[in-house]
Amino acid sequence: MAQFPELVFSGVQPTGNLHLGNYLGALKRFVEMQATHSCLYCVVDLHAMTMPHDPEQLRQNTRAVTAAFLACGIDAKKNIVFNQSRVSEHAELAWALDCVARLGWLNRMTQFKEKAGKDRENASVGLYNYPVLMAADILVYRATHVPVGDDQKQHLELARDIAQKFNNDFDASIAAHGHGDAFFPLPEPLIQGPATRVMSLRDGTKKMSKSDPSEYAHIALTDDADTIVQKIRKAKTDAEPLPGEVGGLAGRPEADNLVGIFAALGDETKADVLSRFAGSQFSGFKNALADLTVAKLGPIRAEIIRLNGDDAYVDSVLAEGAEKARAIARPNMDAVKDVLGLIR
Ligand code: AQP
Repeated sequence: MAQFPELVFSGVQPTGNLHLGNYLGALKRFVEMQATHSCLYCVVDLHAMTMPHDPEQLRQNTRAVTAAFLACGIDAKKNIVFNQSRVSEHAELAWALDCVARLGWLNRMTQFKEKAGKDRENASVGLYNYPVLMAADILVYRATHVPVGDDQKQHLELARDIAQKFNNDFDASIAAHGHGDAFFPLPEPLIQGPATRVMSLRDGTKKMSKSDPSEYAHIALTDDADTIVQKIRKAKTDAEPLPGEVGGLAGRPEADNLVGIFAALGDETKADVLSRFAGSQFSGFKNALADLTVAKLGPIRAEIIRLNGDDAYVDSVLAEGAEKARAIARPNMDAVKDVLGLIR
């Protein structure tokens, strides 16, 4: 298979306040990746339309997610930060990939089943089609690496299947147009570290999520120190002290989650954390976790608040990023058209 230059792409939906799960599973990883890679970080506003939405809220959320990107340390000069709808090649490629993806593949997507719930007939076609647009987001740049939380693993596998089928279906045309033996790379998910699936603070078996109705289920990046301390104090735990080894967390989802959060925030492993807290009661551990969380999120919160007051700057970052993104996406989309036999 052809070698593709390494390029990172990832996106976040502007559907509400970002939380600790988004930070540890995605944003913190985005910041780490920029040290070694060229990266595109996208506020995926078209994805946010797959559920009922308020237009003014979407505009504000798009700016808020961009502010969070920047506040976490993403360098918009070195990387490309933009909102998806500005680069129409995402939607254009999504149609082409719709004609490649198979219905049976989409029918297996668990996120659609969860989000559509019991009233599936009433879900938007966009929600069903979400993973194909996500494949287009990545493939329109021929990105090779995608840092995401564990919940996106199945969508990444689908993106690889779509890329592979496109490469197979059009191999003769791909070669005839001088694109070697593969047009798209098979994008690799990067799902690493001790907090790839941060769980709700109220229920260790449920993913921490923006849409959880309980305020105490998640820590928002904009929560102040008192709120963070309160939420961690109230986090559900069990009655046993902390174990000395990672194996001792088995069957203890809440304990496992809090230890994972501690490890990810402090850039260490769960084993490192347990070596210090073996035998501790949760009260002491929670105090240390609250201190660490406040220390890490406090400066991010302050910068988000500052940027939320400067829409003009945030909008200029998005506009500049979109131009840089389009400069990569357009020639790739033109080449897709050539391969598909579309006259341009
Ligand atoms: N709990 C989580 N733990 C680790 N990573 C997570 N991500 C989301 N939740 C967790 C990762 O954050 C990135 C952006 O997520 P998104 O906003 O695009 O999608 P989402 O999964 O829909 O976010 P939510 O919070 O769960 O929203 P709702 O409530 O609307 O469903 C992705 O890389 C994701 O893996």
